[in-house]
Amino acid sequence: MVEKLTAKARIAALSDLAGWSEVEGRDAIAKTYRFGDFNAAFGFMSRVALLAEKMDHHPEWFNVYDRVEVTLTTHDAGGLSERDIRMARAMDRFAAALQSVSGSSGR
Ligand code: H2B
Repeated sequence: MVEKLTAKARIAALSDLAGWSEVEGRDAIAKTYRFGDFNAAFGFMSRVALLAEKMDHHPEWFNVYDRVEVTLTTHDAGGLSERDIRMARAMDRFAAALQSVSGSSGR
């Protein structure tokens, strides 16, 4: 069973993540990534998909061309857990690598 983050751990984890915000009305965090084109956006999603399977932890997301909107929460825990924070950090690393290749702003 995955445990929800304590209030203290949650504040510490969020202060460490850039561009992620809390979702209104649910215990989840969200971020919108912008890439140079669809190829880069889908490359990002492919990397995340492989990690998601490995971690058995899957994002909620929405893609239109170069934009990927991501929401992370742990359904089994009914809120934010350490798995979401690990996933968010990995996503930021994948995105940074792809955005530096494509020259996108990353917003
Ligand atoms: N992903 C997310 N985000 N939260 C979960 O609680 C979760 C998951 N649980 N992926 C996993 C799959 C669970 O349903 C399977 C059966 O292990």
